[in-house]
Amino acid sequence: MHLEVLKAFVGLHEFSDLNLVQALRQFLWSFRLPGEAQKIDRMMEAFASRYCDCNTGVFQSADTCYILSFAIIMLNTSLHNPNVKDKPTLQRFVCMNRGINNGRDLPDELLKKLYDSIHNEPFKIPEDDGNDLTYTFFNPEREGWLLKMGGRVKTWKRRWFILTDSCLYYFEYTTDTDPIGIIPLENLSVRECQGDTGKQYCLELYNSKGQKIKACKTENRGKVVMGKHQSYRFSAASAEERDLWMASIRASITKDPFYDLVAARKRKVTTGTAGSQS
Ligand code: 4IP
Repeated sequence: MHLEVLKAFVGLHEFSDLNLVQALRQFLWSFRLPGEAQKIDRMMEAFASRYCDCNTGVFQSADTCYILSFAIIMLNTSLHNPNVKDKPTLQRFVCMNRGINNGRDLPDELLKKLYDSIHNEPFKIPEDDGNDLTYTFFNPEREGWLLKMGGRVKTWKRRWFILTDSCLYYFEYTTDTDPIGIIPLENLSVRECQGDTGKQYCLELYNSKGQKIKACKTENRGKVVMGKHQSYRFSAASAEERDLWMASIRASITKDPFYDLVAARKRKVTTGTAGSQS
């Protein structure tokens, strides 16, 4: 049913005679894109297919349109995010998109027009401004109480955990709107472990390269600092809860999800072989 709703929603957009940047501006402004890669993939796939239906003959396949859409979104970030110092030129944008039209190149004029459009005017995507996390925690993959061990001082604290969009958030109380800490799960692994101080049903988040885990937390006076954990240890209330948490965390852990999604499609259109989409 969700896929049907998505299709019906995308079908309400009229993209005829719009270039791809104009269509993306319209589409991405009409809803709030979720953070989860798999959902973004589905939405962008529906968008690409609708765009191609409205503009037959522009692209050889909907996959071409999908890849170029991602390239445009990345170009938008690279050109307009002040943290990105190395700004891509038109030439680099053209090179990046070689062979994506089912093994052929897209016309340079088309790519130039899209590049200029983004260069001259960034596109806006509705986002929360970082102060309102309501949407983030609206529909979590899992939530519940866990005991968490401190990073430097090894004390156990009972915290309310929310797992959503490949991040683990923890709070002091269920009603808190701002988390004490945020742990992005990318590149982390999870395993069962022994609780050092007799705690049962323990699980551990760790980095297989043995590096310190990238995370942030709010200190007493409201200052946001980097986490200091080499690994995070949690204790659940039962073996069943521990296993459920481990399964949900595993499902959430993805490595460079966009890279994999786009790379698989790129392989498909440049070589004609269908790659894995997972
Ligand atoms: C604290 O111990 C708490 O366990 C903190 O947990 C923890 O921060 C601290 O780790 C640890 O020193 P005390 O309160 O006994 O001093 P919480 O923030 O949930 O209150 P983390 O990083 O686990 O949130 P360090 O590494 O900041 O010392």
